[in-house]
Amino acid sequence: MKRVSIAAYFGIALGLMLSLTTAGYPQSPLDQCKSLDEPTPGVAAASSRSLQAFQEATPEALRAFRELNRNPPMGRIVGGHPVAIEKNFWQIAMVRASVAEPTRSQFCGGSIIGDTWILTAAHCVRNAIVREDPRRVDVIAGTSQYAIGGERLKVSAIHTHPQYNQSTMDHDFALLRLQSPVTKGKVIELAKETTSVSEGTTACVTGWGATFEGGSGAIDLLGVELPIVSTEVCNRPESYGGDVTATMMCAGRREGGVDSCQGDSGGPLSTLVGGRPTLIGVVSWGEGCARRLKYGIYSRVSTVALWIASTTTGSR
Ligand code: 4AZ
Repeated sequence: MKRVSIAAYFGIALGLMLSLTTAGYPQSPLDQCKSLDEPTPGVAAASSRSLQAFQEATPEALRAFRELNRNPPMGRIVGGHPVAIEKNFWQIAMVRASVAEPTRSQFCGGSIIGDTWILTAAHCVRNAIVREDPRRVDVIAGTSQYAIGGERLKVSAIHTHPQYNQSTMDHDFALLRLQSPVTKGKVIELAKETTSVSEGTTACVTGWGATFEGGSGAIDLLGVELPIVSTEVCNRPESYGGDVTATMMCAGRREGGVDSCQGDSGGPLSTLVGGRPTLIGVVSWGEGCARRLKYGIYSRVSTVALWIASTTTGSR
């Protein structure tokens, strides 16, 4: 009797540790979402041989385990950490054209999808800042601190998705045509019409947006890994109760704590498709930031593959 219960106890404890390890921290984070923070030797050692360390349950491993699963420090939430621009070379910042160098006033993100094309959110251009006037917005590329360095590009045309609906947020997409090609950046591959991303897939969202709900923006480019959540789960009464449409997708954790936030809008949600970084979502909306059950909502790129192709072809 006693031996059985000890064995069961051990099994439960081991199972719990293993599930916490996989649920709490991905074993192999997306390259673009890797933290630039210096990991402590204990953490680095534990993450490279976590299973072995936990089975052996040395004091060092247990300490590292606690550190891996600690609450994210304030100031760099919403659950995020600094990421390298070199690993996110498609990321751009949208800044107010009315604010001249050396000052840059960032209000949205975006992704380089062609040497003269940026994909962002419709709500980033149909607003009081831009009013869909290309002269009112500039694009910053090639820098992890949007305020410094990189290059500042002018916009020649704005194409808001013709079916964008400001009240439902359906089709929250816009394309920016640049006056000159991006030289400090690279194109990210787009999800195809046929690309499907299954529930639980790890994706990466990046931006200079607020680091907590109601907070101010970040100086350094931040990123965070999020699991994709099915529309069925996201539309449950306790989440969005049916407001998530076919042109949207959800990502985040049930318990909250990790999310995109104000100022990240228009920016990339990416994952690996066939081993290549692929743009699957555009930061769109959500109820607050990082709240429990209130997943972040992203415009679903695969649904507008044809609109993007037809709008951008014939002009790179
Ligand atoms: C915003 O206000 C916003 N949590 C962007 C993303 C999310 C919420 C709000 C998603 O631009």
